Amino acid sequence: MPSQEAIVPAGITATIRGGNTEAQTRCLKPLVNSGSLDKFNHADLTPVIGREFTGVQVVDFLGADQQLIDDLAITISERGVVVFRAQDITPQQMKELAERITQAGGAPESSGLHIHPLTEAGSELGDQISVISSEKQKKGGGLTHQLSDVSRFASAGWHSDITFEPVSSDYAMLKIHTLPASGGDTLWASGYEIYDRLSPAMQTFLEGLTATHDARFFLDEAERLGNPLRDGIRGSPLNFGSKLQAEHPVIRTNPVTGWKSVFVNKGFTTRLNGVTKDESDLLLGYLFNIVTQNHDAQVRVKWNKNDLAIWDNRSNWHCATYDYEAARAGDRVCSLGEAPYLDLNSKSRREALSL
Ligand SMILES: O=C(O)CCC(=O)C(=O)O
Ligand SMILES: [Fe+2]
Repeated sequence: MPSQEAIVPAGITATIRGGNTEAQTRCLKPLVNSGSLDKFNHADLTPVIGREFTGVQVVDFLGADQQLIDDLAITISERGVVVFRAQDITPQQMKELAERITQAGGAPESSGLHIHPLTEAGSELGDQISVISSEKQKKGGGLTHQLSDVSRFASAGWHSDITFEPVSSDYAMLKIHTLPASGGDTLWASGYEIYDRLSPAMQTFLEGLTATHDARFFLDEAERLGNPLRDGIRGSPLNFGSKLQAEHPVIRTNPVTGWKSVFVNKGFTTRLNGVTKDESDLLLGYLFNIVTQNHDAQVRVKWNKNDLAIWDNRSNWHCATYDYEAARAGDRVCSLGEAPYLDLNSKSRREALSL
């Protein structure tokens, strides 16, 4: 079984499960939102997930008060996904913004921007930008972690990014610059809300488990594309090689909010550990269904040209929609956070917000 070391790391409290000591959060308690973004025009997209901002250029935050970046990181972690409409930000500036957000969120120093194992060496925008392109996908290139082509369920593509890495993603951002007249929406779902919908008995049971996340299908993909797999260091010294498997706690604490979330996903999670294969299949099936079949734990974002979405991969899932023919393309940056851990003393979102 692939395994990450240190289920109870030395030196930190025994209420912590998981979390490799070499990649711990610098966030020792949840961060407090000062409200500095409230002056910008914004609206919540649903009660549980999503906020959108209009009439503000997020690139301007780079040269402004650090408080804006801090509150941006907190807002993304609280709301799951934040959409900024009609943005001027360039791919290089997206990298800078991603670095500032991940630092504000307390990522360990060893974590940087991720290099996807399928990114071609010498790709036009650099290793840390993934070009999302429907045209490229049609030709068999680009990111292929969406599985819709092998399923009749549009919901087959629900995932959170790169959870096969021992040090997985905290935040990711996507700017869509080319889009069809309609279609190509992206959906996000809240892992905080899904945790809150489990019974206390099921919550406690799952808190004792880890799961295996596996992306060995990328090995076949790399071979098919004729691109060598990126098996060097992929944004953290703990993410390297061609194993493409990791073990993570099934319930995870988001250090920025301090809230618990379900952390298994249809895209990469293959096995709950410590139970039989039958039990694992049954429980994973239930957990995937409770995400995909609760549209009141989801938000569906309709893109306009140059919109930028930034989300927290620790506590949310997302799913693309392949319902269009015309070209759709954008740029994506994905940062790495801490090695996932569960703090048994952390709270659920509803508990913390007294909902
Ligand atoms: O194309 C999309 O809507 C989402 C793609 C995706 O999964 C990602 O950018 O991580
Ligand atoms: Fe993704």
